[in-house]
Amino acid sequence: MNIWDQTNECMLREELEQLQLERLQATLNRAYKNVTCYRRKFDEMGIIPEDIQSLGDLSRLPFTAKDDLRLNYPYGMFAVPLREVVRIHSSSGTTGKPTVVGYTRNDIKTWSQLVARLLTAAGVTHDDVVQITFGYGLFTGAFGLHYGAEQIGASVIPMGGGNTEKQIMIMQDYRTTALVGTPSYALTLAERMEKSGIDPKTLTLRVGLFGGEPWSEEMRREIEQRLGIIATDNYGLSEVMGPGVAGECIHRCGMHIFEDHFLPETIDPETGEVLPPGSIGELVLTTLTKEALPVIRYRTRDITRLIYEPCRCGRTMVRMEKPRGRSDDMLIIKGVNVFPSQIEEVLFQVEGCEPHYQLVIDRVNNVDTLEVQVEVNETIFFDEMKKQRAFVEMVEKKLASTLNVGARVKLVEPASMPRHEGKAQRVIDRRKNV
Ligand code: DLL
Repeated sequence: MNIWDQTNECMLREELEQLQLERLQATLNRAYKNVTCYRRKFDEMGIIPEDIQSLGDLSRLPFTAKDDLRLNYPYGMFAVPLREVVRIHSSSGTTGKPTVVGYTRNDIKTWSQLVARLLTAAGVTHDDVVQITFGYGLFTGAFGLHYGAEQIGASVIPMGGGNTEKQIMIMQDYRTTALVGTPSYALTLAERMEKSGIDPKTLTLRVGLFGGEPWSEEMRREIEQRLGIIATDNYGLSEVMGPGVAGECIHRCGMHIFEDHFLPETIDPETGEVLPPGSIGELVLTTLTKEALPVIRYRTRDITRLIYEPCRCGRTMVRMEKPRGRSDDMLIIKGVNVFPSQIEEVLFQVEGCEPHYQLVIDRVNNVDTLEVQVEVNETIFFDEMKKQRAFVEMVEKKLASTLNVGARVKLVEPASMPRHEGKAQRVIDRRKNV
């Protein structure tokens, strides 16, 4: 089986920890010296980089949050002068100011190498034709995957986002073998093909590399079945690098975190306490090699579990489970913590429900309400009220037993929900406007 960087991806843990410590110390020194925000935080806690003598000392360091980047907008967190920065990206910034991230020439090289690792882990080689459906622009997704795919020598089609008809035409004519994008867009493509009478199985497509948003195992099965491909997951975030932080190997049992470049921890999101290995908690990442924008103990807000058991692929790098949602996307409904992914799992198990849904949360007379609007296919009889009611009740019951809180289900006509070209927006929380 192919491993892009055997020496580093299969390193003995002892060696890896030594390398991590050396790189950590160098990162802390650079950050302390060059970034006012870090110097101030360290000084406030009475810590200097030399105090960190082991990986265990990491927990003594302050966290970094998205707000630190926002407060230092646009370039205040950069550890190098702008003339050494060769690329600038930014996160979507749906709330408040976007966060701006920069890369030196070396950072771009590292980034390409790490994405090459995840593409190779998913089985992509120089023989593949890779179609990138992420939007090219400030979002890190397209450029990140693009450079990595070129690095391994694949033929890259830089399609960009949207334009679904054309995506399908190109896929057929250019004989695309690997599809890169969000998992929700993969389903949009599948649906459009089915509508146009194109059997996806007649295409040359064989593998999909999806990421950028949460998706469930049920959604993976649906994509694999409808597109006739193997679907793999990869994870990353702009502040830490973009894609290329972690990726699944063909065993698809968690995403290998490239630990020689990122040091992972899981913490209790409430208290900030570091949790024992193997616990479910918020992922915190420290970059070990980034030059332009080193981040120390960055709170990702993603809830996951780290798996340290060896993987059959031979890589020694720890794996992270599919994030179960974000600690800040976590909905609290009548005091109960609910992750949208739990709802998705239930809906995907119900025959007749389509993978298109939206959650509307409101507060009526001081009581939280959750409405799950879900598209159904033609097999659900809208003209037979009794059958429809029974169906709704069945879904509501399933949801209630999984979520421990009641949800109202509203069925909507086939093809009436918005389709997504980039990341899916599935939650409408009206309580925020109250
Ligand atoms: O989404 C980077 C990326 C692009 C990763 C393409 C993979 C592929 P941001 O826009 O900063 O960066 O969003 C980062 O998206 O904190 C997670 O909440 C979520 N996310 C990213 N990948 C996954 C995934 C890019 N595979 C935020 N599973 C992260 C679940 C994911 N959530």
